[in-house]
Amino acid sequence: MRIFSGIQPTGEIHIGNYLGAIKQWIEFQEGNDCIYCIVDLHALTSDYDPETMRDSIMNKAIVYLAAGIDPEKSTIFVQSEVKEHTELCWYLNTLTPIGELERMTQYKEKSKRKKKRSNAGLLNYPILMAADILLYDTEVVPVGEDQKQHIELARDIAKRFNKRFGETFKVPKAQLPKKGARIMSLKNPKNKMSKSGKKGNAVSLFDDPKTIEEKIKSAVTDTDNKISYDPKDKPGISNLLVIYSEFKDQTIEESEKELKGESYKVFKEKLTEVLIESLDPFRKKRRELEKRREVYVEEILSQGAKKAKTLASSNIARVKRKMGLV
Ligand code: AQP
Repeated sequence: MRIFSGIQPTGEIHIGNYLGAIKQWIEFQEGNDCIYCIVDLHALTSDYDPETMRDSIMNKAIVYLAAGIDPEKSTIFVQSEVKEHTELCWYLNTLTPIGELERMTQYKEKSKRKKKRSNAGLLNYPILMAADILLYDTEVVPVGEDQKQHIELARDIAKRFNKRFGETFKVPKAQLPKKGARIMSLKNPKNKMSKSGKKGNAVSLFDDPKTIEEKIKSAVTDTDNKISYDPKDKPGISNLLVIYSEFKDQTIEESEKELKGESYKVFKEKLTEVLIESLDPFRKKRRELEKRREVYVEEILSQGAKKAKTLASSNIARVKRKMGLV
């Protein structure tokens, strides 16, 4: 199967990004044709610093590799290095009603936060995402729950294009993880864990042990000191249980059984231990890769862009023919 997914270069990758997206990416590497993109063009829709952008892109490539993406098995590249993404985005713009974009939850939330600084790129964000996916004849897109609506839109756009111009695009499917599809904020478990959220809302994939300990210690729970999974009435503890179960590779029921009768204090200590142990290899691998940044990582991105470009340009040629441009 052809798999495609991406993450923005800006912001620190957190365990929500890992459990929602990257962990699935690693699993898909066995026996599938995987393309993983650093979506820098999407990042331009938020406030960013041009001075540090290129550095963030390189850092994200290192994150992919440190987290377990194998360049021998998967294609890793930077979105802006393959111009066909923006070209296809334009074609798809002409097929997408504005109302469909205005209904997107992420657009509504982000434009409300930005108020007057909202921009057209933020509105068109899901069309660029559809272009990313459709450009590679993608069958499966592993993402967290927050991106499900955008994949639905990409499906609708693909079907609309095929209906208007004849069979062209594969209609992709979203693949959500069973448990970690929506990891919640440690500070306010009613909101999702997010890169741009309140300080301490997220555990970064590369946090040192002391930082992990502090963040888990101050994670919001409740007052009844009973460890059970009940996202509606006990959102804080339920979120911690999901994280614990995912990193221990066991079911939530198994975690509940294991932790029965324990206090929240003990549970948090155990969770801290599991996180420190699980994230330690990522930190080590990242440190190693930092030293090979200039040659090794640059080369992986350059090879990845070449491969992606070959696929993208042949698909764009087909799209242009179908649309009557050539
Ligand atoms: N809390 C989450 N739980 C599970 N999955 C999540 N993802 C994001 N947050 C969670 C998934 O991670 C991938 C990365 O997407 P992105 O780089 O586009 O980042 P994002 O969605 O913008 O991530 P954030 O942290 O939520 O950033 P801000 O604060 O900028 O909105 C996607 O597959 C996403 O589903």
